[in-house]
Amino acid sequence: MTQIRIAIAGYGNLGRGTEAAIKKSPDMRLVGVFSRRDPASVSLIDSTVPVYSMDDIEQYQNDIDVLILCGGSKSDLPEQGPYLASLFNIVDSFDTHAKIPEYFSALDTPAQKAGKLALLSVGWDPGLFSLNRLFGEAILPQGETYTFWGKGLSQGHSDAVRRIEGVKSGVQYTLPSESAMARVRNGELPQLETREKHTRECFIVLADGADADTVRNTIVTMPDYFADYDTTVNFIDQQTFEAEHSSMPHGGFVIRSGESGADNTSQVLEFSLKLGSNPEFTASVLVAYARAVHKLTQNGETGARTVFDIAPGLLSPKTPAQLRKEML
Ligand code: API
Repeated sequence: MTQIRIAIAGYGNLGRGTEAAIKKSPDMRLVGVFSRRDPASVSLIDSTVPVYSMDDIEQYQNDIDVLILCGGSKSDLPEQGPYLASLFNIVDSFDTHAKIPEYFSALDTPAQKAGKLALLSVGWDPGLFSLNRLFGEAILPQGETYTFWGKGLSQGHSDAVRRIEGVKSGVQYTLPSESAMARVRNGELPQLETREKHTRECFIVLADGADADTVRNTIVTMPDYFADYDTTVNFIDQQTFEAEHSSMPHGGFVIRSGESGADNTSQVLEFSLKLGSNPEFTASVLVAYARAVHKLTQNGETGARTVFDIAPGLLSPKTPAQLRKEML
């Protein structure tokens, strides 16, 4: 079997999770990791895999089938994505929901020009949750869809707070409103504002000399991430941070509450995730979709795609015949 040659761009929590997920996929091989840090300072799970400088990535075009982008959505991906889409077939987890249409176009043009495929916004939300929102709405056109996250650590929001000047370490937890969830499960079909479904809680270690009020204000007013929510910001010391905030659990629910038939029979579709590690799970989704990208590029497909465009059978290492026999 020829293994799919995968590389990783960016080696934080998501990059590390991706390395681990590739190891569990016998049809793939990790050919290298690209980092903006000094390659000598990046330590992988498997020390035999080479680490290269991101500056040299152009030289490796013939060695990589699919490049998995593991940078953050706030500043890394908008900058790296369009450039890397002009050189490689890529998969990323861009998760600023409001900016996805714009980012799609930013990848589509260079990817089409270069004859490459770019799959964006893969993970669990956006990603698996998006698919379940689509299923619910398409199958039960009369009804409401609700998404609840947490309690858990959002990588996107944590990355966004860490980029604020004066923040040394930081995490963000998303908390669902238990009463809102109970009303939805009860079939009440409530109209809920963003603020009524979740609250957000940050734990921040300030850098020396940073001003707490300035940092708090920058967080709670940040558009796309915090402005539409009630956010609590707690300041703690580095030791407490390391002791209490180093695991990264997450999860959530997509619920479609709808009606069918002449008598409007109630039907509830619910998809849920309970994740011990948010980045490791997101990485596992990225890796399965990298397999799909590889298959599609073999058929000559180019341009930008989202999870809505990818047939589920392509995620599996099994052949269509095997899938029909074993899994239908
Ligand atoms: C939240 C969710 C998390 C989605 C998962 C992923 C992440 O507010 O907790 O950033 O961890 N939007 N996109």
